[in-house]
Amino acid sequence: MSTVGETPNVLHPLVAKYLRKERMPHMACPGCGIGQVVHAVLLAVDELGLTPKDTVWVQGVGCNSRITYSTWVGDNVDAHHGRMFAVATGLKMARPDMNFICFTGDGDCGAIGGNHFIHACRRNLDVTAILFNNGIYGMTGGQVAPTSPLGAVTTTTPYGNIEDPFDMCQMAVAAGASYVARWRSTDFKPLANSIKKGIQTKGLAFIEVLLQCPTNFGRYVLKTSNPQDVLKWIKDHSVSQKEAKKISKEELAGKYLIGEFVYRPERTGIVERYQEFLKKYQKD
Ligand SMILES: Cc1ncc(C[n+]2csc(CCOP(=O)(O)OP(=O)(O)O)c2C)c(N)n1
Ligand code: SF4
Repeated sequence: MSTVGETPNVLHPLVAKYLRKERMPHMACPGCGIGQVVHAVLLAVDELGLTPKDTVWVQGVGCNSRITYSTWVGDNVDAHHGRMFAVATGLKMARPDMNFICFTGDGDCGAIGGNHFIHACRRNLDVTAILFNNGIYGMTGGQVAPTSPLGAVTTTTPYGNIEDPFDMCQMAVAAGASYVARWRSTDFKPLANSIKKGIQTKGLAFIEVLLQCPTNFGRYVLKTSNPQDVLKWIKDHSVSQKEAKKISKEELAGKYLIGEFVYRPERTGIVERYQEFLKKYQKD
């Protein structure tokens, strides 16, 4: 038995293998979906046989990054708010032989980092980016995010959000990423398989996960702190692309599409082209 703040005596085998023990237990609120997503990442890493020597974690600022920060047993690089792609670009260009798994939030990536996000997709940067979309700013206490639903009551929109939410997957497809997919935190196996596919894809893999934030999204938007209620909301507001074909436009309004949106592994990107450029022009 361990008490709050102490490392549990028995760690999950994937945690024991890949995460720093001194960072456990992690800091997510009870019922938060971040742990489910990190679990899927660890399974993907394990099944691909990646090691701390060939893989680096990079993150921005937010609840997700607070949890992934310094937890990977290998190198872990933290970027300023919204600057994860800029930092990952420098790292990947310098070390094209390494895998970079990047963690970001919907506020981090869609608001302050929006421009970096668009250009990372355009350049088709060869990294795997996991977007934790909880529909709100979690770490700073429940302000409206670019992904908050229309009408959402948050700490900064007490009368309801009057903006349409940002579909970041559609943006990634339009801007040129090689692989784009969206899952829910409860889609564990498809999510882990998608992360594996993303890591193996040359070019940018952008994988969004809809996850439950009972503390802020639950509390302000749904008026509940029960994680199950938030999961039910996500389930009721999402639909697979196959199911979406069978329902009307009206029924689809305000719903998240789930699944893979694009897979174009043949697309080249900046990392490959830069290596060719170096071969051609770099003097010995
Ligand atoms: C330049 C800058 N602006 C604002 C902040 C404050 N800030 C830190 S985390 C955060 C919200 C992050 O929200 P999101 O990316 O959705 O992540 P979540 O916490 O919900 O996982 C904000 C606004 C900051 N750290 N730096
Ligand atoms: S505030 Fe929300 S996203 Fe952040 S750790 Fe708590 S439940 Fe998770």
